[in-house]
Amino acid sequence: MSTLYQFPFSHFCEKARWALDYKQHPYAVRNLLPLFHLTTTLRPGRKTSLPLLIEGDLRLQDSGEIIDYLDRRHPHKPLTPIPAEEARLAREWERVLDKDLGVTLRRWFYFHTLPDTPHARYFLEQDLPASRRHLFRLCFPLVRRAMQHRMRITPDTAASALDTLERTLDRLDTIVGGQPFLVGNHFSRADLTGAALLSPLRARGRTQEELQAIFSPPVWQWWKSFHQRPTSTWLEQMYRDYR
Ligand SMILES: N[C@@H](CCC(=O)N[C@@H](CS)C(=O)NCC(=O)O)C(=O)O
Repeated sequence: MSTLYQFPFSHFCEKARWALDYKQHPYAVRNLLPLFHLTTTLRPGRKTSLPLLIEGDLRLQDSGEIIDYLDRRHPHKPLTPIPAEEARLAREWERVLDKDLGVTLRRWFYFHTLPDTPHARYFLEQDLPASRRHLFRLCFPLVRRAMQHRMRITPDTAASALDTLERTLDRLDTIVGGQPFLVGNHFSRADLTGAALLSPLRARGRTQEELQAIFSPPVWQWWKSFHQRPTSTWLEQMYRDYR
C-alpha cells in the first residue's frame, strides 16, 4: 500500500491525488502541516516539497514523477499520450503549467491571503482535525513567515507572478475555448495538470457569500474576471468528466 504525504489544500498535491484516483491506485493519505512537514521530508540533499509518495523502498517526491510511475504501473488509461509527438507536447504543457500557472497562482494568491489571518486560516485549516487546529493557530505567525520566505513572496514577485499567470490563462483560453483537450483527442497529464493547479479557484456550486468567506478581497475581485474566462468553464468540465 502506498502512502501519500500531502497538504490537503495544495494544488500540486491535488495533481498527485487526481492521478492516483484516476488510475485507481490504492493509497492512504497522511495530511501534514506546513513547516511541521519538514520532520517528514527534510533529508540531506533532497527537496522538502509535498506531494511525497512512499511505497516500500520507492520514494517519489514530485507530482510529475508520480504520474510517470502510475503510467508504468497501470498502462491502461494512459495519462502520457502514446504517440511520441503528443507525449512530448503533453510533458511540455505540464512543465509550463507547473511553473507559469502553479507557482505563479500560488505566489500571487498567498501574497494576498497570508497577511489576512481569517482567510489564510480558513484556507490552510481545510481538512485539519479539530485536535490539530489549536496547535496550528498557535504557530500560525511562524508558519506564515516561513511560507512567505520559502515561496519568495514580495510585492514585486507577486506582481510579476500575476502578469505571467494572466498570460498563461490567455493562452489557455485560446486553446480550450476551441477544443476539449490541450493535446490530441484524449484527456492527458496536460489537462490534469492545468485543472488540478487551478482547482483552488473552483466555485463548486458555492454561493457568493461562501466564496467571499474563502477568498480574501483582492483574490475575490480577481476571481470574478477569472470566472468569465473559457478556462474556468473548461476547468469545471475536466472535474465533471475526469475527476
Ligand atoms: N515540482 C513539485 C512542486 C511541489 C510543491 O511546490 N509543493 C509545495 C506545496 S504546493 C511544498 O511542498 N512546499 C513546501 C516545501 O517545499 O518545503 C511537484 O510537482 O510535486
